[in-house]
Amino acid sequence: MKGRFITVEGGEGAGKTTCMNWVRAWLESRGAPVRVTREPGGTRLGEAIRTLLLDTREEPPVPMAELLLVFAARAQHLERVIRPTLAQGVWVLCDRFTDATYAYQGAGRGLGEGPVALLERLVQQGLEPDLTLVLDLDPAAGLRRARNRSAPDRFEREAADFYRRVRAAYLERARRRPERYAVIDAAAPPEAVRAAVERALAEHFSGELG
Ligand code: Z5A
Repeated sequence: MKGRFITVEGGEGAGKTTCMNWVRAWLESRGAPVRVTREPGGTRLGEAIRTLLLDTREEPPVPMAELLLVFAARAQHLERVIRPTLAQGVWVLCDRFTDATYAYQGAGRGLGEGPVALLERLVQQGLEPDLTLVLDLDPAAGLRRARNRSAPDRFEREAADFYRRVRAAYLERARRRPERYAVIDAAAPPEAVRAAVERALAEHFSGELG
């Protein structure tokens, strides 16, 4: 049996890292083998591309170069990690995936959906997550949380309007395909967020995991 593919998305500081740990614990407590990974990243090449993308010192990539770099990392990740892992019956839990590209490059950078959709078809050949958890939070609150934790990377230096577009893009994608997404109120206290995440997992997978 093939593994299932779950992704976690959201703006800066929405709590993805924390959420990934809850999802992993929920799956493992039900006997599902899980591989945790992230984008951009997940392979040596992908991690090198991630460094290029987040670096604040080098010449910043223009939006189209940024889009192509994200998909170069994704092509490597899919072929080397995601597809083989799913084929072994192991679940893949990924911190961000193509929804982030629609949100950040498509909406945030203003490239639009067209170029993202084109590369998605080319690179993914129909593969998409079984469930995407969207942690929804007011961008100002998320940036405050992220800044309390570490120095801002290249994305975290963007203006408020950029993050409003990112948030709107996530919500619009979830609105169009409610069966593939669960929007979680990430402003709630951690225990309430966890309960909402676990409800979404149970709705999607308790039939196969018990
Ligand atoms: N990117 C892109 O442009 N295109 C793409 O296709 C992809 C990515 C795949 C790196 O992603 C960048 O790549 C990203 C978009 C771009 N932009 N940036 N920057 P990333 O996922 O590695 O980076 P991130 O978004 O900056 O993640 P983050 O800052 O690590 O945020 P987080 O994981 O969502 O947050 P957290 O570390 O779990 O929580 C933040 C803090 O809030 C922490 O101190 C927690 O203890 C606290 N927290 C968590 N939950 C709560 C609640 N419920 N209440 C109060 N406090 C909380």
